[in-house]
Amino acid sequence: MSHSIRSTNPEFDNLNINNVELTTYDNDQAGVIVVQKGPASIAEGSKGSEVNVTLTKQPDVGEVVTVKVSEIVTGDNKNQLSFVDQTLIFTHSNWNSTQTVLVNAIDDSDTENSYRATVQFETSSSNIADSGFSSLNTAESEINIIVEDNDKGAVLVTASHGSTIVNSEKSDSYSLVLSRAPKAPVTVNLLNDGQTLFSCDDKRFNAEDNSVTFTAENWNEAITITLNVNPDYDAQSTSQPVQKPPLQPHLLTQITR
Ligand SMILES: [Ca+2]
Ligand SMILES: [Ca+2]
Ligand SMILES: [Ca+2]
Repeated sequence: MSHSIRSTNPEFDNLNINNVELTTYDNDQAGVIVVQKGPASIAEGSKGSEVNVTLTKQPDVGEVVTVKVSEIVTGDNKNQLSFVDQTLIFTHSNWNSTQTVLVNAIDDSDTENSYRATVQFETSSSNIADSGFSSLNTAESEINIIVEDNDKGAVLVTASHGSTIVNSEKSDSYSLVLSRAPKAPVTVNLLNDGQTLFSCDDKRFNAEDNSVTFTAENWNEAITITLNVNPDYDAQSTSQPVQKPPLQPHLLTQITR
């Protein structure tokens, strides 16, 4: 879906407006509707991610449609996900009530990179002979969830609603959480180029120096940081923003071309 704008106000006239992508489901055709409530990325041992499932059309009277949820694992890879409510049952009477699957990241002990896992929803019907639900293409309902390792230390950054956009009328937010329990308090410095302001009511946020400190007791509780436009930002300033590099090894082998 696209948009256009005309206005006598030259600031708005002919502005570019983002397109919106819509998915339309045909209620005459058997199908499964999968909606990720989120979060889109989960750490091993964290609280998990919710996925809502309904059907596109009503099964026949007496027909039982089963949706089996599983992770697609290829080659020598191991399962990275586990599911609560892995098998969903839909009937003539409950077909349009949302059922929720909780997806968890298995807490293994391997040190791993961030991994993009794929979840599939296989449908079958008790009316095998004449039900469209028995012959669905599972590729059409697959979803991806990013699994973050908790066997190495990391700060997981998640933008609310998938992006971070602020203007003078609108703030936005993102969250921070650690991937594993730290042995000592961990302080994360929030840096920007002066065009935005950080704010947060959480006691772990220090407004004096824009830092967040996690401890062994609260490392897995995400903290939400709000961003607003800095009304005092001077775009004409000749001074350069100061960026403090994080404390981590900086290796020449990490340079890519
Ligand atoms: Ca893992
Ligand atoms: Ca682990
Ligand atoms: Ca691991």
